[in-house]
Amino acid sequence: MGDHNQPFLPVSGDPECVPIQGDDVVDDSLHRPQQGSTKSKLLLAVFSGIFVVCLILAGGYDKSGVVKVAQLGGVDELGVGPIEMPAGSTIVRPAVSRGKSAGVSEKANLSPEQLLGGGEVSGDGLTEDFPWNNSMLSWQRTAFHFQPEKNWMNDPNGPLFYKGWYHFFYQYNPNAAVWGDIVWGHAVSRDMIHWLHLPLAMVADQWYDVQGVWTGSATILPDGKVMMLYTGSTNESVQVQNLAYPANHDDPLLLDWVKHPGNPVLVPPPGIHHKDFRDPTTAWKTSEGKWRITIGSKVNKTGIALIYDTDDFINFELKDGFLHGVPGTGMWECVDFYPVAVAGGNGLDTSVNGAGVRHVVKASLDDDRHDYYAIGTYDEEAGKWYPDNPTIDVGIGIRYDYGIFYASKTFFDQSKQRRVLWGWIGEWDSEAADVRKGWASLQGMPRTVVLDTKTGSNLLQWPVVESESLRLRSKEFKNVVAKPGAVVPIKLEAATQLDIVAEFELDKEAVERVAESDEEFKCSSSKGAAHRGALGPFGLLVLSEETLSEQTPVYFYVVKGKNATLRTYFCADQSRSSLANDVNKQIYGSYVPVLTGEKFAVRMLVDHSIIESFAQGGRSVITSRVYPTKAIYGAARLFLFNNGTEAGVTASLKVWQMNSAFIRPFPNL
Ligand code: DQQ
Repeated sequence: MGDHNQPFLPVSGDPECVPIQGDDVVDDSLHRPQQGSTKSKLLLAVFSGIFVVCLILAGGYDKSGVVKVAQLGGVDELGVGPIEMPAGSTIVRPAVSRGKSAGVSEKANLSPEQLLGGGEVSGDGLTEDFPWNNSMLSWQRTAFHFQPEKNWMNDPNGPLFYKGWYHFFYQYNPNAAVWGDIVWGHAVSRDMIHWLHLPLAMVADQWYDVQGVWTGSATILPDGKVMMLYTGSTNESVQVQNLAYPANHDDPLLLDWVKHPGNPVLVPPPGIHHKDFRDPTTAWKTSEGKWRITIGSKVNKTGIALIYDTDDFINFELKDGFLHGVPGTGMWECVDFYPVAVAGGNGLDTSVNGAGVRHVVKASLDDDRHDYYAIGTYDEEAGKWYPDNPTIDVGIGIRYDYGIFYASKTFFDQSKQRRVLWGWIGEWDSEAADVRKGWASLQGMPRTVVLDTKTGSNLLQWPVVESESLRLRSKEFKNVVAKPGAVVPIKLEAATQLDIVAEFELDKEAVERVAESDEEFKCSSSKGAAHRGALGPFGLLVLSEETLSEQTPVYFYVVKGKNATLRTYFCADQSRSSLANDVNKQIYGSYVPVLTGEKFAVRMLVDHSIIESFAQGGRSVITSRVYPTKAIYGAARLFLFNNGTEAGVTASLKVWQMNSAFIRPFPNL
């Protein structure tokens, strides 16, 4: 069989012409009963206690920290305004742009086009008809993805490994299941799978962050001290950068944080709008011995990464020009900058530079709510970064994830010498449903990130190895054949918490027989899994109901082009994922390189309303949020399908039932 191994392609051939691909959309909501019964709380406390004793035995916790939780400052008088919708559409979601008016974005900040979804999918948008019940809504709560106990969460903040604990901070609204009143939630873990919630790390109690303690990053200094830089939205909605540090560096839980008395340490420089200056990165060392950070911004429609040097995290020097900028990409949020080893293998500390190292720049594009990265060369002296391939520069080329994944951030895990990526997974149903359910959003499974040494032009993302500790019983299905048009049941005892590893092969003779085609395929504008080509779609129907009335196909689609070259696309189709009509049902995905000798391969983590799918070892990733009404609990099924017309598919799968993670309050604090 022929193969195709071109690198990822640009979204548009012309980077000047607003090249953002409207493939997919972030959107959201759900709901869930808020608190468990007293009895279940008691059980949870007992289990948490046992868990913590184990943790203490495993590593020891020194409870020397003092918890001090300040009061919230008053926030949230952000307006809610109507938007124009096509005739006949009833939108439940408040068509708000609270994020925009506050200078940031959140899930309600979507255009009518985004709300309605793209292409041929559910064109009726989000309507309020579906009678959700508690059982359906409860099912949507995930079992092994990080979530607070209740309310709204968005960006990951300041992840780090400190004195035996992984710390995870996050943008959190302690008062509601919608964006607003943002403070820093905090949790710790020994393995990034089981988590213990801690008191809020930082609240909005100063003039320079009273409108929100927004996103930031941690830097661990050579002496082990932690510097946390974060964006504050001031009493006048100016975005400034602030410094915080642990009150007690001997406390492994880092419970108590001190805000530097001289805050803010940075205000918007001349020429930068006061609402376009946010999300400082982890600092890295220059050869002069200074620390360097970058902060996202924009000038007109050019997204940029400003660059500053500092000796002490208090006094900063703005460097001339930008680390990088890309016309047409708009505001860059949550910029990330880090080295990757050309030889693959371990991850690298953020300060590593020199031979054998490439540098990644990632920006979260406020305009389209997707995370784009590019690989390139860092010129330390000039304070510049250059993409290897300008046609796939930041914001116009490769995305971390072609589904729902935003505001991501990596950190270097010095305990396991790896770089780990966290990303915020929003909701795709109505905000009204969020409110009813009492929670919104989750975090993706943390992913290790390395350079793809086979292509040299993209990263590979993979669930951290600790995710495998959740694997329970497994079942193997070898050489299952799906003829053109076939749907084959994969019989499992349950199908809502799964880890699936699958490989697919197309019938070689059929591939050779198939005529060359000039089809220009795009996941988002095709008819999804219902679109029948010669060589696909083929893949798995996840969270499917027995009669297929609800199904979420995750699949490959292959086009045989000129000179028998094959191009493969990896897609996920939400259009039939739910009988409800108040959820977003887009189809999304991208081209994915499949190299000589490789089979079509996917790993999927299915966890109730989230499906994370990693194709070709993590070369392309799609995260889906789906809200079935029937394919839930024991009624969920898994099927192999082949909707191609010309070639049979042979699949081999291993499927594990996945345990639930312990995600509980830290006991006795
Ligand atoms: N979320 C934060 C901002 C950031 C945005 C506010 C990205 O700091 O730019 O909640 O989702």
